[in-house]
Amino acid sequence: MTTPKKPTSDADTPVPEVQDNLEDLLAGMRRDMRPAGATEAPVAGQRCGLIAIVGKPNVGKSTLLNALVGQKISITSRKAQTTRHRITGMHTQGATQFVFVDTPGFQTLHGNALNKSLNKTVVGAVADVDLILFVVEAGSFTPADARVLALLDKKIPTLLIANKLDNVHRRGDIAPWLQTMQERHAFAEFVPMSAKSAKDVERLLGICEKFLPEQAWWYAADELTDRSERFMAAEMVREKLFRLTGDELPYTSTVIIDKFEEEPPQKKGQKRLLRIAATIVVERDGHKAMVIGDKGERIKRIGMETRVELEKLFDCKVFIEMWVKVRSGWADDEARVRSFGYE
Ligand SMILES: Nc1nc2c(ncn2[C@@H]2O[C@H](COP(=O)(O)OP(=O)(O)OP(=O)(O)O)[C@@H](O)[C@H]2O)c(=O)[nH]1
Ligand SMILES: [Mg+2]
Repeated sequence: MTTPKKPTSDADTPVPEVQDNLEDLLAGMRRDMRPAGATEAPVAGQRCGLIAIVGKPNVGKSTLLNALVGQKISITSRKAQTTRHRITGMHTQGATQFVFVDTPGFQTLHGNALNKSLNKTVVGAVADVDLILFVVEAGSFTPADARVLALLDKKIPTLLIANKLDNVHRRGDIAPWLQTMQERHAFAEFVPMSAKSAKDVERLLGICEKFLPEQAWWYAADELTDRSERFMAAEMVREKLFRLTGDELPYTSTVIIDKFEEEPPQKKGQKRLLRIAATIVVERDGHKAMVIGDKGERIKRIGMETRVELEKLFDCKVFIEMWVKVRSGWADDEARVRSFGYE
């Protein structure tokens, strides 16, 4: 790919005087920054490629993955550090198979064993992909964003995803901000959007498509993720845990699946049954009490919401038992971090 050129300010391509018309500004940038590999000619045969979604914690990477895949496969919450694993989600449309990889938010605050493992996952995921979606909150660029950007291989085409545009009330501020972003990295395109807008997500798919090489699909057209049902079950428990406990529960809690058994339908027309036992691991007795809640109310609700979500996701019946265990210091202990399924 050739290095995209910055828009010039010579007589042929004047810089618009009023920079608050976002669409005009983007059209101008796009004209000058089209990567050499991209083609507009129709091509026969299949396209398929790997697209990594990266950014600092909480910018909306997993929300975006789910929207691009069209199904919730990666858990989301308003807490930072929700995603802990590399999660692949596929979307096949027309002749193209998009293989998206969601990653944990890159950690810059604490250097414990868990965070080192999360960062290793991010670095591994951005090597050797066809396209990178670098996600930031529209209008903002902090040192934590800069640290993620510095990890990216300049040879891999990268889109700037300026997410949560719906939170920006002064749209006029976005155009000058995009121009400052253009100086930070040779982005292949700028995509101001909201992961919660179906129209924006559809438009992003169209932009991603042209960066994918012509090659045979890697997965069946109806496959949505490469993760197992057992993994998804643990993730859903963790999501409900994060969503139903306030900020007082630190991010260092995790979930282990102790039992995952499947029973076929008893009669024709019935659904299969999954029997799941899950343990929530926390760091302190105080946290355990918080997870259990008054008269066990909170843990009951975590179990109930997980069951509803899994029944929908897997189209089956689910029985789930939940336990809480205290393992202090697990997030600092490399061996234990590994034993809990982190890389
Ligand atoms: N308003 C608004 N909120 C969004 C948008 N995208 C995501 N969010 C919210 O931002 C929060 C974080 O979303 P996630 O998708 O979990 O963020 P993430 O980047 O995957 O976070 P980590 O996995 O912790 O790194 C959630 O509360 C989402 O609902 C958006 O386009 N607009
Ligand atoms: Mg996430």
